[in-house]
Amino acid sequence: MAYDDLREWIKKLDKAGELKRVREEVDPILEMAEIADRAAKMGRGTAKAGGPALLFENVKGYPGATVLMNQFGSERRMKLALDVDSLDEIAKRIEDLMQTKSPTGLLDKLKMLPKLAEVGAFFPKTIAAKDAPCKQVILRGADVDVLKFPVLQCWPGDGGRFITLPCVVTRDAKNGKRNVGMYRMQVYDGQTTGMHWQRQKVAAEHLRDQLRAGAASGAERVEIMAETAGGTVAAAAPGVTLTKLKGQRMEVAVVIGTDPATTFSAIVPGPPEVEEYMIAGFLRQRPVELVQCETVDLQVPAHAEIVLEGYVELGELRTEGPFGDHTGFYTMEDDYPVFHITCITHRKEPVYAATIVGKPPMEDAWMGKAVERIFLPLMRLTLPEIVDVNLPPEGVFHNLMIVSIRKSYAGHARKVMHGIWSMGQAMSTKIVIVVDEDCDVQDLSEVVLRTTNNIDPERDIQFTLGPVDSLDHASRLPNYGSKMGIDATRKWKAEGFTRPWPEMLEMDASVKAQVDAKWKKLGIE
Ligand SMILES: Cc1cc2nc3c(=O)[nH]c(=O)nc-3n(C[C@H](O)[C@H](O)[C@H](O)COP(=O)(O)O)c2cc1C
Ligand SMILES: [Mn+2]
Repeated sequence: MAYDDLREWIKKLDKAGELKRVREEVDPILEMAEIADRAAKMGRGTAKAGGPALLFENVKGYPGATVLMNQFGSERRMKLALDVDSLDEIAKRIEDLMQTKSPTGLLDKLKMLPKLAEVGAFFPKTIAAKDAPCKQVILRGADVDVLKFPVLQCWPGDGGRFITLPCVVTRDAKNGKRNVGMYRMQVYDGQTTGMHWQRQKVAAEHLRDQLRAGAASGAERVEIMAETAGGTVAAAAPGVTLTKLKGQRMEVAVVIGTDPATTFSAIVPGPPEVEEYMIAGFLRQRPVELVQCETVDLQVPAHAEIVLEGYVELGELRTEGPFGDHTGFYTMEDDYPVFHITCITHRKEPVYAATIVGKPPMEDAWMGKAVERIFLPLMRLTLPEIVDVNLPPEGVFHNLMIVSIRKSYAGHARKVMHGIWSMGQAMSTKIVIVVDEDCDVQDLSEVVLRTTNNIDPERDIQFTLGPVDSLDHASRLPNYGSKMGIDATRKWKAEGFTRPWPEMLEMDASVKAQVDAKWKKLGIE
């Protein structure tokens, strides 16, 4: 059954032996990050990889505060968070939903009823403010101070303290749909933070929409978009008159500490048309309960620990970073929008939820694996030939994707690469490796063996140009650069390959059975 809130999730972690309470005094500046890093890397490479979730109960400078870290930091916990025995179960549920056919008779209709009930759980419910625990304490005006929470500094070279597990809520002005995305926030002072939504993310598009709407003509719109591509929405660039936009605001709410499925939904790279609140409802199989914000027209999970309400001003940017990132490198300073906090609401004695990113494997490796599994059926909607996909944590999700395909025609591997480069956030995948269906992409040794054996590099590598991840420090320009696809499938005559292609080694089944029968007697093991 779904968890009501972060507290119920913590209880579950405790009961399952997945939580360590840290009673020793620990500093949120660097020290907590170092402890969480060591916990994340415990048991590395083994079936028990990923240490325990950590509840810091004695936070230096913050008497009475508690901080939860590494809540998603193992395969076991990721499954517990989403209440499944295997992450493929969720993929199966998505597949079942997509295979729903129009009912033809009464029996068919009856069979659909449980499915319809399931769909009913996707839609969020709104509850009254008086019933919303996140409103137990309401702070406005001079009482607004985000530094009353133990915000971490993660790495020594970081530009400051960062809120690392925020669920950022914005609204699409065109259709009213809400988006929830996880974008880190650098704390500048008690009332202002950075808002690190990267250019290709949904909230950045929400803001650009308002900029576009403010342009006087189509030509000015084109110019604003071109001139502002460097910053997320950049302030007035030379020759562009954005002054009339000054003072215009986009409302934003930030939620910290929810039930695990809701927090996880903020990192799911779903289509912009699908609200994360629906995704969370689907994952929890129970509606998310929302409540209206105090000072902005947005709704947030009612059982959240902490809610920050405020706005981003059109045309205002500020330097954000550096930040020790999940690439294992610092992302350098860049201009991003500024979040002004107008109101804070929180539960009594709120639990502050945080994560740290750094050299993989970290907590986000497990979240990424869950995304990989859940997205497979959705990738197959566009590319049905895909058999399996692997995003190894060291490939930091945007650097490397390995896919196996059922190859059916000449050039098929290249078609799949281009398909991936056009699919949502996969647009920024730097390297795509395509192998045949009989290669297990989860087995990296097998992938390296096949890829290096099967390619004639000059012939089988496809280069192209396009948008790249904002965290790519090697691309020729920020956010724009080249990508590479490696066709590691067996080559066909139809592709101009006329030499014979050898079989891979495999012992006869009968000989294997013979040796199996003798193996113990041989005394080798
Ligand atoms: C711990 C963590 C931190 C993240 N930080 C950022 C960030 O600072 N900026 C960003 O654009 N995406 C960040 N992401 C990735 C986004 O959350 C992810 O791309 C998500 O799908 C964006 O939602 P959207 O598609 O609604 O924009 C982070 C993910 C995780 C797990
Ligand atoms: Mn989204």
